[in-house]
Amino acid sequence: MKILVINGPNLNLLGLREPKIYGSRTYADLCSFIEDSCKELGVECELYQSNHEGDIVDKIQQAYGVFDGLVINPAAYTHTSVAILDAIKAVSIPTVEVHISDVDSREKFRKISYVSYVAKKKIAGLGFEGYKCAVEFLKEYLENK
Ligand code: CA2
Repeated sequence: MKILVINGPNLNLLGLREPKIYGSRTYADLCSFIEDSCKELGVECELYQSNHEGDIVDKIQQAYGVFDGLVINPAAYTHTSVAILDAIKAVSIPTVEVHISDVDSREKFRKISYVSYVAKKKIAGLGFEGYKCAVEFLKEYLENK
């Protein structure tokens, strides 16, 4: 089972600012956490981060026929990107949306999520742990499909 984990804009800066919202661990720490979680769950994973919407769309398109599941934190593109929504719809890969912070208890604009229209599940406010929950969900979903 192969899972692609995509992180969107500015998540490469984790740990550098806004520790009250996103914690003090870095993007490298997040990558290690996801890799360790996947190993523990017996799932193969690839990690990808980009600050560019089109690059994320390209990566999702390239995932077709290669990956069984997608975990995505589209970051700010969550609230704006129909292009990312359409790419996920086009490849039809089971997807879980993850947010480190509790987007629904923050500013009003963060309640809007385009990816939610296609995601099998949305996990928010659990910090890094949310990525592990997403992989667990996908594993269970794919095994019982
Ligand atoms: O809570 C999340 O995971 C978000 O997807 C993070 C995005 C934000 O736009 C979403 O509304 C919720 C922002 C990621 C920016 O990360 C930073 C890292 C270090 C310093 C400042 C921002």
